[in-house]
Amino acid sequence: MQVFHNPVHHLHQGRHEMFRGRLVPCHEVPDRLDHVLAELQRRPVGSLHTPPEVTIAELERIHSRRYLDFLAGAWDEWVALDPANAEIDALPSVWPTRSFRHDVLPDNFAARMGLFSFDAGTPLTAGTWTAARAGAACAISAARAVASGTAAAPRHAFALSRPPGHHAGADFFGGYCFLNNAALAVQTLLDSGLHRVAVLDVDYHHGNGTQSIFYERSDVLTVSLHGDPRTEYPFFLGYADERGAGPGLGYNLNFPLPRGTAFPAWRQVLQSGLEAVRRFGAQALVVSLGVDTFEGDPISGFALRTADYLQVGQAIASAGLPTVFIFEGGYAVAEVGINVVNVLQGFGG
Ligand code: Q9C
Ligand code: ZN
Repeated sequence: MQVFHNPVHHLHQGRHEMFRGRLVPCHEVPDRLDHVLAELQRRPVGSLHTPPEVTIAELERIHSRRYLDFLAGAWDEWVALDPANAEIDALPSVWPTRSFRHDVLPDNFAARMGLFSFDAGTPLTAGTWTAARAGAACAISAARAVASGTAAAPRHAFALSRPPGHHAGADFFGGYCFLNNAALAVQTLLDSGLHRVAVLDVDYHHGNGTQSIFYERSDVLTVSLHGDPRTEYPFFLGYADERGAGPGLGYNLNFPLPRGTAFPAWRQVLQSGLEAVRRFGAQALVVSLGVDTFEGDPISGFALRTADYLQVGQAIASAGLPTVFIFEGGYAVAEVGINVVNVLQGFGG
């Protein structure tokens, strides 16, 4: 399997996220990816590549122009407000909730931060735009490699993207995500001639961004296993009755699971998800690979163990599909590398 690595990911380095009225150190740190890379050096699953840069046109296949323009200029705007801001992360603090307008684009920077986001846990920093584009480039290149694969050449790839992507929507950031890497991979596969692509999101948190991007489409089945949003972030999406809308009705499947869910129960639900992927007739699979389902994860509530991830990879391989893995969450920094590489190794057999 080819691995696409983002060598400038560390340029996105948030200092703080808002938690219970305090600014606390970020969980989504560059060390996470470095641990995966180190583990891949110990246990290689394939060749390592650095992808070419993405174009704005490629990102516009998923994200709105005005959102991309905002992200591109946000850091300079932030520092222009006050040169001292160069040492501080930009975080939103005001949002257009129910009854507010979403069609206006205020000049005020804080207002636009709120318009294009949904939480105060996702700091925008000096290198965020550069890192996020390079992370998206990994996903797009991984999808291209899979699309052009043959039975002889491997039809599997891993995008070591950072920052993660599955919470980002067409025009909003949040949940540590700015560009939806998985959605970009899906669209790349479709643009290369496939007609039906499935997303399997195994991150602990519901992939609200991916769901919303494909909610009204029947060419993409989105399946997500996650902590029940009644108690778990992102709280306002990810319920089982969200089945898609319009032409997309029936093409979205959510499996909310209670806090404390351990591997035997989780694996059964994974099988149901894979069965839906098979019924859909998917020609390729994009896996949002978060390992925050790990028992030691500091912000999550499932109880998967390190050895279980080998079986996760095996189960996904049993779908027999060309597969693009995209790195998402996982915050037990010391174990994130071994857990991710276990999935890839289990997948490889
Ligand atoms: N203090 C991903 O796994 N914050 N994003 C939860 C923790 C948001 C997770 C509160 C978690 C977002 C990609
Ligand atoms: Zn997560």
